[in-house]
Amino acid sequence: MLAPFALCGCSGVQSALDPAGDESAIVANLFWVMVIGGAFIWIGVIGTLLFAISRRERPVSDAGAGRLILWGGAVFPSVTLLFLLAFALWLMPGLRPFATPADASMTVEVTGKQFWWQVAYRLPDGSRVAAANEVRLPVGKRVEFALESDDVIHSFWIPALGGKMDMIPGRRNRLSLLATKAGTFRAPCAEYCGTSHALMAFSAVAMEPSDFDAWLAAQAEPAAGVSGEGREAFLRNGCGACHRVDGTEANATIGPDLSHVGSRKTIGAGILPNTEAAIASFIANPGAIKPDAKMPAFGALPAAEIDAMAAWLKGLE
Ligand code: HEC
Ligand SMILES: [Cu+2]
Repeated sequence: MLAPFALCGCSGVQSALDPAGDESAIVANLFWVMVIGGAFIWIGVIGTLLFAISRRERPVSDAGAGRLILWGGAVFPSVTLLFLLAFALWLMPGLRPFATPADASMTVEVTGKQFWWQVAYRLPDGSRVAAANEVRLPVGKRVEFALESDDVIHSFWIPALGGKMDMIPGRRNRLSLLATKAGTFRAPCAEYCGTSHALMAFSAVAMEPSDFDAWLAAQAEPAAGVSGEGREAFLRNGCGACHRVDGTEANATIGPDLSHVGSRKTIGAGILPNTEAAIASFIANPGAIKPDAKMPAFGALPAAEIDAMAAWLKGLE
């Protein structure tokens, strides 16, 4: 009886039951067939139980009981399970399709790290656009993902679009997804990977193809504010030892690419809203926001310097 209330939590940005992709739609259909079918069977079983209780004084004949067991206990479950097996096998070809060469115009490489996501868009001309903590894809086009890990096992999962795929060190797993609706969805890391596992997520943004193309072209260039004020502080304080900002000499890949960090939906891999204040608090003490995060705290710097870097980074769109 509580099921409808429990399910109220299942709409929105991180729900496999609010599908915005072809694979998640199949999974959601199978779920509803099983839930509704299960509810009917439950009603049938409880009905039989009540019937048996009401007939305690006048038991059915041995032959009647035998027929009930044969049909209700053997034939019905066998037929139902056979039907479910056939239904699931019939759905399977639509799950996990590989992108055809024509579809796979773009491969998105995502590498899991404790506790963030390195992202790179590989285009047919061989060029590579680096990003982090956000994955964008065009609606209506099948996108091929190449999934790896640099440290421990993580799992890539955009519930609104499709199923999970593990990210395993030393392996390259493939997954293809087709978004059917534009929107921003939340994607949590789906394999325990350390202290801040629950604080490791990213946003998946499905965009109209023309918007997507314009966005990707902009990402391939340095951000407009790249020569702004906070730049000096950023370079002086050694942030470039771990981060890359396109258009500056910061070119490291130990931490997330910050070339367009200002245009991301969130800061800290899906944890904080992307505001100047949030960026400043992250720089001052990442470990307070994400225990065990692999970035040192810079809280010893003058607040004005942290604020200048935060303002500069927020401006990199
Ligand atoms: C030792 C390497 C290292 C240094 C030095 C470093 N960072 Fe980081 N930084 C990281 C790592 C790793 C993360 C990802 C943390 C996480 O989310 O788990 C990160 C995350 C960030 C983020 C959030 C990015 C996002 O996509 O949400 C910002 C902003 C940032 N760093 C700014 C800075 C600034 C500014 C400095 C210099 C004052 C700096 N970092 C120095 C390693 C470093
Ligand atoms: Cu993880």
